[in-house]
Amino acid sequence: VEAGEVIFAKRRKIDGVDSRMLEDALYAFGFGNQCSYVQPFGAGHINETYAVFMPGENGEEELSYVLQRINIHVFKKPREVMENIFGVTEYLRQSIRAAGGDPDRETLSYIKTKAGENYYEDTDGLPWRCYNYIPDSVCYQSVERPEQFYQSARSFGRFLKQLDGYPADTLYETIPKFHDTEDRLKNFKQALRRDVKNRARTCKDEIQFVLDHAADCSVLMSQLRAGTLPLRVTHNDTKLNNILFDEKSGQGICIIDLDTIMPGLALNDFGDSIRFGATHAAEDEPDLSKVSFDIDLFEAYTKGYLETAGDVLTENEKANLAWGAKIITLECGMRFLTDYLQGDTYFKTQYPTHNLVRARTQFKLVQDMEQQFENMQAIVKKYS
Ligand code: ADP
Ligand code: GN1
Ligand code: MG
Repeated sequence: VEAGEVIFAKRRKIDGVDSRMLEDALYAFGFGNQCSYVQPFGAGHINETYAVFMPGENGEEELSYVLQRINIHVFKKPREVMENIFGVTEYLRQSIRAAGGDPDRETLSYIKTKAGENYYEDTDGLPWRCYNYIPDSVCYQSVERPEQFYQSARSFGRFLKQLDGYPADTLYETIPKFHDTEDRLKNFKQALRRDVKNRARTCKDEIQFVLDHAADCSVLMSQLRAGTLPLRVTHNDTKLNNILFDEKSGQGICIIDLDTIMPGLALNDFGDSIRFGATHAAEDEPDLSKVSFDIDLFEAYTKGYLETAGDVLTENEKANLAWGAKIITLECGMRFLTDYLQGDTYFKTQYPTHNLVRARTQFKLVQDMEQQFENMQAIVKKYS
């Protein structure tokens, strides 16, 4: 099904297992009877996301809920994912309320099933969850104006600060070793040795790129072990399309995709936003001449992030922000390449070399960052 296509509508014959499960899920959350139709939604690489339309007041259908089927290949313990999410969103609601904000707009409100559960398990055993759609919000796939990126930095910085007091030991590790870059390198090497799809011969340069950068994988991990970088409650997936903006004011309003909130490094959150947003090319742009790192966007983000999170971060965290950007970009490229070697079992792909194309854009960005590293560090210093 194409994004935007109506795949379930009342009074239409419904076929296919998915739409039946989807309909069951709608009933489980209590709006099966009234629902007008459902469409595939968004551009995430992991979960199945649907927009749920309900009859509105003026007779037009309104996008009212977001329904998602959690990817159990990625999240093996959905119960733990949902416990984390309910705990964190409840905590955020309180801090937002205390600060005079609107919790219904500034954090996601997950809905329990009619049976009072955090999620619904369909008859295939697959987990579905649901949250209220935030009206008048927009989600971007790439930065249109530097101001937007600056706003997203302020939101992610605020998010780190808001969760500063959250009891980290109550969080489940939803994906073990998620940003353990050394472990990611190990997995890459194993995938390369096994080469199950016989694809290694098609990506020799990319493989060499990873091997040449092996030492970088330890730069932050060794500081974490030494205790010079602290573990914090972090989001771990801070792409631009994991934040909603206010349609009218253009301000960042709400952070979404809370599946990977876990103890982690703030540098990875900072870095992952840079990786995805400080460029004008899509993550899967096949023409590498169009892919470059934009230092002005890096500056816009750094300014916003340090304005809101600067007083939480330690001096050593600030000193490593540029490393955070470079290493998470390397790690992400390595993950795409690993998935390519393993036969595309993790990220959603649209064509056989999709993961390879993605890996290439990441490595191009790493190269650009290496060339601009001193400038990046000077910018961090300027706003520290
Ligand atoms: P995934 O883990 O698959 O990335 P997300 O929770 O990020 O799952 O949802 C996937 C995508 O769906 C998001 O990147 C975004 O494009 C879109 N999306 C999800 N919720 C909303 C929302 N409330 N408003 C607009 N877009 C949304
Ligand atoms: C995935 O779920 P999504 O599309 O927001 C991935 C991230 C990667 C990203 C690359 C749980 O993010 O770690 O950085 O793709 N999420 C998971 O675009 O693995
Ligand atoms: Mg997402």
